[in-house]
Amino acid sequence: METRNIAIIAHVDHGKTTLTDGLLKQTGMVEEGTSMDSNALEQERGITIYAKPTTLFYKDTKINIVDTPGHADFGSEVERVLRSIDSVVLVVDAQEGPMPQTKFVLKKSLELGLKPLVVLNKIDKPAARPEEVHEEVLELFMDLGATDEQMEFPYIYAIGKEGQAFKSLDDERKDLTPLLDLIMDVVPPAPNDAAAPFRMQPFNLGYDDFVGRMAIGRIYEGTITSGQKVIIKKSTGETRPGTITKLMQFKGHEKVEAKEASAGDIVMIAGIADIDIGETICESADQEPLPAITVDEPTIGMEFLVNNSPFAGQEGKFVTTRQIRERLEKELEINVGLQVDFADGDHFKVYGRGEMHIAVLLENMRREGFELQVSQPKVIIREEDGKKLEPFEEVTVDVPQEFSGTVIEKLGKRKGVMTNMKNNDNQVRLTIEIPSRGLLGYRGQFVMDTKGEGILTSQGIGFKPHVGPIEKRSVGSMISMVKGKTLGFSLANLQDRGVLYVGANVEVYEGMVIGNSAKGDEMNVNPTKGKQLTNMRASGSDDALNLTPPLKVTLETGMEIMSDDEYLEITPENIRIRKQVLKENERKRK
Ligand SMILES: Nc1nc2c(ncn2[C@@H]2O[C@H](COP(=O)(O)OP(=O)(O)OP(=O)(O)O)[C@@H](O)[C@H]2O)c(=O)[nH]1
Ligand SMILES: [Mg+2]
Repeated sequence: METRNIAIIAHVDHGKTTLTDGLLKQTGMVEEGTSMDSNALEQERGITIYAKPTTLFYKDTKINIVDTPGHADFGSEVERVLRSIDSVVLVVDAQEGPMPQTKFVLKKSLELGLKPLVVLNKIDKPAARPEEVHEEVLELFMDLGATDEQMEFPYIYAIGKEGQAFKSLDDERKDLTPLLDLIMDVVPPAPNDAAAPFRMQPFNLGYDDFVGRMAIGRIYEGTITSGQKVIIKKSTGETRPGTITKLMQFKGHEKVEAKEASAGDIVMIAGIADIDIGETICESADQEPLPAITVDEPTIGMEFLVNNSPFAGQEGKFVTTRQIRERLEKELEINVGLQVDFADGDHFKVYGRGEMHIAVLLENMRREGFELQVSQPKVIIREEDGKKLEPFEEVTVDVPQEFSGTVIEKLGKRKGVMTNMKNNDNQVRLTIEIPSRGLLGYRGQFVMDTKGEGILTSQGIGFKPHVGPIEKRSVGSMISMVKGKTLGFSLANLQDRGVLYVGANVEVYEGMVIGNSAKGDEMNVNPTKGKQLTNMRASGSDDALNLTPPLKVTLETGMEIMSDDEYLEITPENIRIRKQVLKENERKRK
């Protein structure tokens, strides 16, 4: 049977997973209502976090598809996947047009010599502009230096949500057959020399409590059987022996155990406990290793430590330094872009590809029952040839005209440089290059400045020379000076002086940050103070008070609004911000 290997790539939310699910459903691989976004966190957030391979069968051909994540923090994962497939389906939202991640993944694909197939998706959106967006995609190909052959990309329109694709806007809109046929037409069959000596290369890792670390990768040549002895070769030529103890293939949303697999296939294998991304698994030591796959360096870092707040241990099952350490060690088995420095005893320095990358780890940990604290995320500063370098991002902002001035001004103050500006009716699209340091903590401000009508996305563009100090107007913290339960009466007064992070009837402790202070200074307050009770009024009759709903502290908002001398306290039930030093007089002494 012939095999075709493709990856679906796009900017976040442009419809990759919906389209993959549609293809699986149409070819009878899965039940209605199931999704490739199978992880609990993925379902809750509605985004793909992990790249996942799947397989479908169409016209006697096996089509392996890797659904990739669109969020910028997971970009390096996409890059690795691209090394293992033969063609990409580039999905573009026919209203939004090409966005930063579209550019990033397309650039990587073109550099690898892949010939993309373009899907202009979501053309059911009332503001969709498929023809214009097609032009924009063409321009993007050109800007990115596509070859003549790549420029002639085939394209198709789609409404992924309805499971429809059609070659021309007037065609009948029935199902995804036109897309499947296009894939058959333009994606070259995978080389399938099953008799050659075996060679495979992992682009991703998995973990299973029973069999340990697993490698997901493509078989380039030959055949592999469960139980087979192999050689693992680094790109440097270094070798070591290993045995495949388990072999799995993908099918719909399932993984199925297999006895044998051969060239062209994407498989998951167990048995090599120390297998790493980009190594070559082969039959004999004299085979050539496949070209190395590099893993992008982390851009931000923060400390993880035990929860030592006054409320520590009330909600979590795993609370000790040793348990946190073991959990991080386990994470390192599979989380390819993550790095941890355990040198400092009980403050572990965790480095990742962005706030979202680390937030996903923290969210998984609290769901498993962990309690811990983390410090404010800091971008990583590198030194090369005596020069200081820092990570930069390209930011794309879509805002109504009236807000563009404010956005340009605010990002300018944070050392952003505008590289492009495009008007479209009353909407403006700005492209701005800015140090990641300048962008940290800006998103909340952006939502306020654009009254929730702006969209801001960013994409890491590597390290560039350090731009020196960046001044940010910071708001101060409003801190509880007592332990107790918040009362609506005092909150009603406090909400005039800043944004509150807690509502009424919430347990707080001394040193806990309960809001910000608009004035900018640290403010110590008592949020538990009630009104003087009289015989006539019982306590708790706060109902009539007009309380603004508090700003909910989540992992991401928390990391963004916390300051340098604070910790984010994370438990299975709560996320709180607190001062590192809880007592006011001790803070002052510092
Ligand atoms: N209007 C419209 N919405 C769609 C269509 N296809 C998908 N969507 C919606 O777009 C949103 C994102 O879809 P996904 O398939 O999760 O997008 P994705 O590209 O996989 O997103 P990430 O994996 O997070 O990058 C969902 O709310 C879908 O229901 C479409 O054809 N038309
Ligand atoms: Mg997705």
